[in-house]
Amino acid sequence: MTIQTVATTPFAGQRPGTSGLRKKVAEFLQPGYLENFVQAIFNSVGDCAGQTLVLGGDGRYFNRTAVQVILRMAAAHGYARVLVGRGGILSTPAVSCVIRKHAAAGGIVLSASHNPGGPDGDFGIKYNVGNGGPAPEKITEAIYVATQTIAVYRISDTAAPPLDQLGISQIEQMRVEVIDSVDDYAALMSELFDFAAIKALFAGGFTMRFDGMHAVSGPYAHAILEGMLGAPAGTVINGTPLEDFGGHHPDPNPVNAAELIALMFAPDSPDFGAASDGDADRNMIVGRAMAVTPSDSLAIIAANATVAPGYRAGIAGIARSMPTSTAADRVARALGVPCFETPTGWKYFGNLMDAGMATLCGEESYGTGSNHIREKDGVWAVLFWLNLLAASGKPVDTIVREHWARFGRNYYSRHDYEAVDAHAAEDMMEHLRAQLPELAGQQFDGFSVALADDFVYTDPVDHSVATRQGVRIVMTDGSRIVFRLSGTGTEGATIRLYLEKYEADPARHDIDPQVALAELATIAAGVSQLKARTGREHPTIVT
Ligand code: VG1
Ligand code: CO
Repeated sequence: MTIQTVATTPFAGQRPGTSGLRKKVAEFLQPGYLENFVQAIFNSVGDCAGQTLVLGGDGRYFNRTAVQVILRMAAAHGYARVLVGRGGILSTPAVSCVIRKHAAAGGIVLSASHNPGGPDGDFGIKYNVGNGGPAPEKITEAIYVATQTIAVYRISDTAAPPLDQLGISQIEQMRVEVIDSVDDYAALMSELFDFAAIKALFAGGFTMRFDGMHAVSGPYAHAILEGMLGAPAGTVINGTPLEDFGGHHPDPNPVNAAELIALMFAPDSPDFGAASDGDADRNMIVGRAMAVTPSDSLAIIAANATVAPGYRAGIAGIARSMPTSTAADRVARALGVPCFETPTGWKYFGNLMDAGMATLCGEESYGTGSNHIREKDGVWAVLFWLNLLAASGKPVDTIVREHWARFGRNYYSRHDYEAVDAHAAEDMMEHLRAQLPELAGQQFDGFSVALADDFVYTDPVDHSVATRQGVRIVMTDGSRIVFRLSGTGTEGATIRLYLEKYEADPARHDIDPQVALAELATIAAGVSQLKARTGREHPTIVT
């Protein structure tokens, strides 16, 4: 068997975004497209010889083919061992868990996460480093630079082994270990949470629906909820990963998980509902007739961290992405721990967790996690809530309302304008940036601007600086308007508008968030000239 050196030429635009390289499947299917990017990874991560690599994806269309190609390329680069999930399946949190547990040098995750799949959908690829987390910008930029000068890639001509059976085989010098997709991850979860208490909860008749959205969380939820925790069969719905996610958009929010929301708002709803995204790192938490916002979920988890055995000793700190509401900051203050504000994307949390500065991290985009791994973790968040429900004996809505009564409510909403003309979106951002110097001190309809900037983050650990991370307009009462462009879309630009308003008075905690935030939305529309500049009357999606 021989290692072939294949001549190739660069493809434009192979620059990783918020979370890896995401493109339409058709683009990935071009000969050499995947190979070039993988070669660029191997060129950028240093010496692969003798190392262990973890490999798996969310099961979307092209996952299996890509796994086979990457195995043959890894062998050509001298890896000693690749741990690959059975059937090529590993959730993003499971990859992170397996990298850490088996001291791998890194891992490759095949997923476009919450983006739709199937032949007409999206595909994605991401490199994770030895701490189990997404490669920092220094490495993703090096990968991009390598893609732009690439001339050859190297691949073994040995066929990849079948992926559906656990076991060990060989390509060139490299050992291929097909591992169970769930085992290591499930073992870690059982160390963090009070499985006996959650089991007793289900045994007592507690009812739940977990919507796997036909994506990769299904096998994990089946094994843990229905297997280890004794939840009745049927608790997990849409639990079989499909290459096209059943034609659905595997993004767990009240709009895309409409079926679950309808169930949870019906009179005979289960006690608890949850959903996860394409690669199982996101989560949505739903109680009876109440969807918990991700920002509130992070704050509530932080306030109650010690109910779970893995966090009994308390938390060192919290980190949230800049657009995420400041609800967690209030909890951090009460606990006397720091709260860090980072740019959007999980890669910015890694250093804080490695340095022991943050235990819990979260994003407004349905992402929550902790230092147990270095990715956000959907099933972890669901298990945390189950542990909390079991320990408190209270339903979700009581827990949320009591939290608001104690800390106040941060009304919050995100308005997404998808597939906007990219130039128009950039112009709108420039228009916003141009106004920043004059905005502070201005009055708008009862609000006064305290601070207006384009968010800059200096990492407190390695002092790296990330600029242009979102325009924020912060009012003197703490209300916020944030604008940024998405870094995960594959069509034109997506404008994200984030709105937040704080309300201390419990008598005013029952307002429809869109009503509570209407004045801020009007101010945002005026300052940005979004409608005139993009031609959009309304957001594509409101969450
Ligand atoms: C979005 C979210 C961000 C998240 C990222 C990856 O990025 O806003 O919070 O970290 O997706 O999540 P953007 O740049 O489109 O706003 V996932 O679950 O898609 O890997
Ligand atoms: Co995801």
